[in-house]
Amino acid sequence: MDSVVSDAAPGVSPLVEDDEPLQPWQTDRTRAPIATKIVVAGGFGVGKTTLVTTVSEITPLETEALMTEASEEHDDLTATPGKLTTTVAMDFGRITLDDDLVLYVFGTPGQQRFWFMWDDLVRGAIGAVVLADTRRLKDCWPALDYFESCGLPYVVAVNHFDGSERFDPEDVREALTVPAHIPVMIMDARRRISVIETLLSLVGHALDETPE
Ligand SMILES: Nc1nc2c(ncn2[C@@H]2O[C@H](COP(=O)(O)OP(=O)(O)O)[C@@H](O)[C@H]2O)c(=O)[nH]1
Ligand SMILES: [Mg+2]
Repeated sequence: MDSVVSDAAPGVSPLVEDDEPLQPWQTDRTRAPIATKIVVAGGFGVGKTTLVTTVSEITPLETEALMTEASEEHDDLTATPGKLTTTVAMDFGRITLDDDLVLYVFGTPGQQRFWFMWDDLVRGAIGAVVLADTRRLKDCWPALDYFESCGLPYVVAVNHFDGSERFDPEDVREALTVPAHIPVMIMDARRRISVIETLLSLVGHALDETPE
């Protein structure tokens, strides 16, 4: 008889998705991972959903909705005319680094009307990635202000969109007045290696900032 339970290897949760590669900590109890939470923030259309989708080992929980004319007043589409969907609540994904460091990545909802969720979202997070689009740098100010004011360590990751002018990280740092000790890097949210570099940089920065 076909049963979900009997198909699973001994000791492996039948809840694990078939196509998901098993991580060492999922089969070996002695490899208890350190689980941490990371928040990804930034303006509308800056690549938050892309980032989570690029690195997640689990099917990201996304809540994209088709944008309708009703959202026109709320979401500025002038810079992203091809964008037809928007993240209604948030993105959620998981990535295992170094075998025993598990990051749970939460994308913030971009729209102003979801600001009330941020205090809940950042609770327990070790840090945040603030995504910046050089064509619309001011869109990430609210996120920068928020993390500065709540003291959550963050790094700034700059996405160069096709056709946009290239900038050095230091130019972006200056334009955003990001303090010298905070990492600012160029990232492509569509490339896994690039996103992992950013996440590692955030983990390192968060460790530096956190008092022992
Ligand atoms: N060139 C380039 N395009 C990107 C990058 N990140 C995202 N995009 C594109 O930008 C669009 C909006 O990204 P999305 O992740 O939905 O933005 P969100 O609103 O922040 O979740 C998508 O069409 C992506 O393919 C990037 O790093 N470089
Ligand atoms: Mg999104």
